[in-house]
Amino acid sequence: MTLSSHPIALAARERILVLDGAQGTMIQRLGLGEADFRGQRFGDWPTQLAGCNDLLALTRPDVVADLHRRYLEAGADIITACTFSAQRISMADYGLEAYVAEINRQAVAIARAEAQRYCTPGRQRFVVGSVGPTGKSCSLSPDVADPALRSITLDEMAQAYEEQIAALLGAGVDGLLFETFFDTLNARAALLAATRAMAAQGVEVPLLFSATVTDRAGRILSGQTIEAMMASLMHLPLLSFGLNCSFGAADMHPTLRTIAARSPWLVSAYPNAGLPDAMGRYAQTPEMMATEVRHFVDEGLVNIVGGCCGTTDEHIRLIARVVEGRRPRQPQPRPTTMWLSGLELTEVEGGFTAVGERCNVAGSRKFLRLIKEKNYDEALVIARRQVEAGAKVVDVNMDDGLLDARAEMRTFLRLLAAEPEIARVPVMIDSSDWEVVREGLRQCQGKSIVNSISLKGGEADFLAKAREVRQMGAAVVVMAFDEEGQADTFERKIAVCARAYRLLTQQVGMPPEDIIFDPNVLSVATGMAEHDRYGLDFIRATEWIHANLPRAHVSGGVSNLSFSFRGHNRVREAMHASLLHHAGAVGMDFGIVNPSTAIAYDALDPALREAVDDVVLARRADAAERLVALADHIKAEAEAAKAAATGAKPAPKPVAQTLTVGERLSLALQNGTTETLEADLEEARAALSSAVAVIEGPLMDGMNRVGTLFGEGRMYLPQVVRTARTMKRAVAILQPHIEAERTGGSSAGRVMVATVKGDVHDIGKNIVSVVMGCNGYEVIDLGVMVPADEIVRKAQEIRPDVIGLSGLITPSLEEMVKTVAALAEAGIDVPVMIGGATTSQLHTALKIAPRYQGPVIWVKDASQNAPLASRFLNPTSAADAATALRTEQARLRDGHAETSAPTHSIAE
Ligand code: THG
Repeated sequence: MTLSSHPIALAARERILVLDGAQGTMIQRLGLGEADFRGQRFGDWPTQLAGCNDLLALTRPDVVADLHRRYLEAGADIITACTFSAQRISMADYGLEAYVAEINRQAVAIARAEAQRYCTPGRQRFVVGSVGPTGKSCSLSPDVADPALRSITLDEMAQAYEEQIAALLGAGVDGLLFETFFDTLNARAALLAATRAMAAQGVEVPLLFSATVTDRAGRILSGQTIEAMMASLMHLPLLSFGLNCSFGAADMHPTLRTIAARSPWLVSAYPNAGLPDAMGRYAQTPEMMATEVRHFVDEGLVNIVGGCCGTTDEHIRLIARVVEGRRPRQPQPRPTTMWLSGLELTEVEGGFTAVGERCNVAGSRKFLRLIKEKNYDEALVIARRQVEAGAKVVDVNMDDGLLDARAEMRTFLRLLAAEPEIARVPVMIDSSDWEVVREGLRQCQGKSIVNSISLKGGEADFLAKAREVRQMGAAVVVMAFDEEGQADTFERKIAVCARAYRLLTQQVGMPPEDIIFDPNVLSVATGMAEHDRYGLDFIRATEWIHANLPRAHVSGGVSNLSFSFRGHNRVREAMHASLLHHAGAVGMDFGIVNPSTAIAYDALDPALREAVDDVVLARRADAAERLVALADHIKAEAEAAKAAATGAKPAPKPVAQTLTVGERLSLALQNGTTETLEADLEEARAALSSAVAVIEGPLMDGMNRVGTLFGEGRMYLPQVVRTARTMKRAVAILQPHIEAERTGGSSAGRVMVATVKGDVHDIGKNIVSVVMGCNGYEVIDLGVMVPADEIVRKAQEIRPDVIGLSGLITPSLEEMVKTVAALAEAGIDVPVMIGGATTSQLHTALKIAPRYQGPVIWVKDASQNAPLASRFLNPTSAADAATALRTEQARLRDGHAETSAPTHSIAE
């Protein structure tokens, strides 16, 4: 039986169904005493039990049965088992946790027996189990002074619900009524529990969901608007969604309209009998309330009506009369636009959605520092500024090897939730560690975006993660990676995205509007010709996805594009504007960007616009070089203008004639020029009396200078690569002399490089290979996603002089630790170089170096590999270099232990 043919669903198609009325206030009116709640069985129970209504199923079943009978008699189609608080979180107030299952079973049995007596061949009566919200909140802090505190977690709550729901299902309920929910995380817990319990028992029953709003603007207590809450539950096949409790019917009316206008589910409404007066008496007579419910029906808003606090069987009788023979509401079609939510609904329908990139420890030095210092107030300011600047989603990334990323994700998202101006918008949970993504999802009551999943770990892993995303009601970014690695050509990008689309829509049941493809924004103008088409291929892939994968979205990490121009923000922003303009025109509708620096394409200076378009669209072979020249020109002009403003004279350019030969060589490297190279090298070789000395002296000085300038953002990657080519040329010129001088081997050394397992990024590694190759090293590249055992095997086979491990994402750090440990295990001790975006000096010292007997050298950027390798391989400097490295790393470890270790006395 499918849910749409369930008897409740069938009955609801025919007519407006009547739900029963209040139990709590009816029980109150009966004036039961402590003795009634205790009965025989709980005669000597240590705590007071009066008020524990659900316990009456065990101690006064006659009272409970009588209530059901009254409502059935009055015309209720659906009666609710008295189990509103029958889970262990609420029962703990009375010490009755051990009775949860029994109470639920008994309550259902009582309701079922009564309902059975009123069933006729023409009319069924249904029993639903009541599942209340508990008195705790997963989204709100119990302590105003500590907004990151929670009295309960999603998992704990889901576990408690699963016990209750398993008992309800076991007792044979016709449906589950989740009622009075004021916090969408609580709702998520309850609905997850229902999904699990139903799967465990192999049954499926209709789920009826009812929220309670706290103000007339239609917000629930945890701050979400009702539409935001609907977005969070949109992945569920609910039978109905609606409102109960709150105020009286009149005050509920506007919010009910909002729901009815958009709900793909049936709509339910069971208000209170008006508002209680000072004595707790409800104001509305059955006639008054029935009149208001008639308005609901007249407007065609409802499919299920009933009563909440203060209602009696008389109220239900009149409501049943009002709805008799009336046409039920027709459900709206399920939205085909993407719905996201924070505290408010974000409906993505055309236009561009800017995702703020700055709350990313890997993408902002400032944010990283603030998180490390636990200065969350300032970190939240970064989030707020982005929203103010127009970010419609906030990306949060805590992937740093030295942070407890899971804890930081949890803390930061909880703190965000307490800032209404920020929490208004949905979050994008950005991590390459799945545990961190999960932790993020557990904190969000809104409908978030998971960033990201991919096929890099194969189909089974992809499908499992996608199902989890779906179960948590989130949307998802799919990166164009597969088992082969990062898709970097147009053909690969579209093939991977098409495959992912098919899997997600056909096997996971993911609506395509919840999928955001990221066809990889990779850095252009790196100085390597293989990267020239990265911008264009991204744009072409965007166009293809937009045209061929209906309703899916396209996004990209825009700032990745311009990494080569670090330090030159004007050029970087212009490149971003160009990509957004061209990709936006063909379907890119999301982008991870810095919203406060976004510049309009049309506002770009024409010369700059042409130069960046040339690069982004790969319009000419020398596009990168021309952009570098223009960037230098812009910078020089800005400096001149600044100097003019301050009255200072710009520093004179060095004139080649006045320089020493060493300085000339160094300058040639810096500028990437080769015209005077041959003559200068000859002169230097004569002066230093050895070719190797030229390399290790002036040329290395030049390389170091380049490294420093690059590090300071005063040189760009294409220039560094040009430098490497000059170096290669210089080495080639010197090569015959080196051969002649050399007594042994022919290469500077053998370097084995690999991107570690789990990581598909290889651009950094490839640059290192080029630069090392230029410096006379023999490079053996094992590729990407290389497991530790393979690295060990290859190292044993080819016996490299140095091993380079590369990785861009945080889990790679852990993999590097594993890899060096495996190398150590195999008795290998050659220097290991560690490089890549998330690696660091400190992490290398703290976590990697201690697991290896040889030197483990952190390398800041590609320009440093060659000089470092030579220092650690050259017999005259190797021992000193290793000692200095060990001393420095020990110092870093000690310093870190001092600043971060909690101090406890021995006695403690
Ligand atoms: N796709 C997806 N997610 C992503 C990316 C992507 N998340 C991370 C990243 N790429 C997008 N976010 C950023 C954030 C910052 C920068 C680049 C991409 C950046 N930061 C400056 C820099 O490194 O030069 C830092 C400046 C500073 O420290 O303030 O460029 O592609 N799905």
